[in-house]
Amino acid sequence: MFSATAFWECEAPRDLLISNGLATMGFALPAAIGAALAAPERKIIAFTGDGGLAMCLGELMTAKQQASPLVVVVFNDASISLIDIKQQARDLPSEGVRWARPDFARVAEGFGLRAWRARTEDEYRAAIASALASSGPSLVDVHVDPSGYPAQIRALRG
Ligand SMILES: Cc1ncc(C[n+]2csc(CCOP(=O)(O)OP(=O)(O)O)c2C)c(N)n1
Repeated sequence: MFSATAFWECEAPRDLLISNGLATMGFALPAAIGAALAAPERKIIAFTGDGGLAMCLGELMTAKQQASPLVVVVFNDASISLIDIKQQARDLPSEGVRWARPDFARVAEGFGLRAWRARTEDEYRAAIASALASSGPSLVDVHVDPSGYPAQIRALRG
């Protein structure tokens, strides 16, 4: 959330929806479906962590039923990184924050969405372009290495 929203360039009000303050997980996909209902002529992108998406996976079915013109981009780092980073900062053992990387592209296909996997920046660019060019909801499963997050958070939050 921090990385995606800090660098997103807005041109008009409501170009960016974010759960500010509480920053609740599971917000991006339902918010994107709502945004698509409110402005069906716009293409919507939902940026989400894998933990956040896992909390509201069933909404992929809603997006399919609504034929929402949205792209779900899941930054799949196989962990709830923010908590992982806090554990590491306090020298605590890693506990309950990492898992085997889910195949969200396959999950999305199971719900009837089109889906792509991206493991490099070039694959990511190509997948986003294909997803934006397709109609209805789609998903890009981006495999992310979370090792750069602590430095990124220090830079953004001080
Ligand atoms: C509903 C909810 N539960 C718990 C939290 C506390 N929390 C903040 S970030 C985070 C981890 C998010 O994991 P993920 O969505 O995979 O994103 P990542 O940090 O890995 O980029 C948690 C548990 C929250 N913000 N919202």
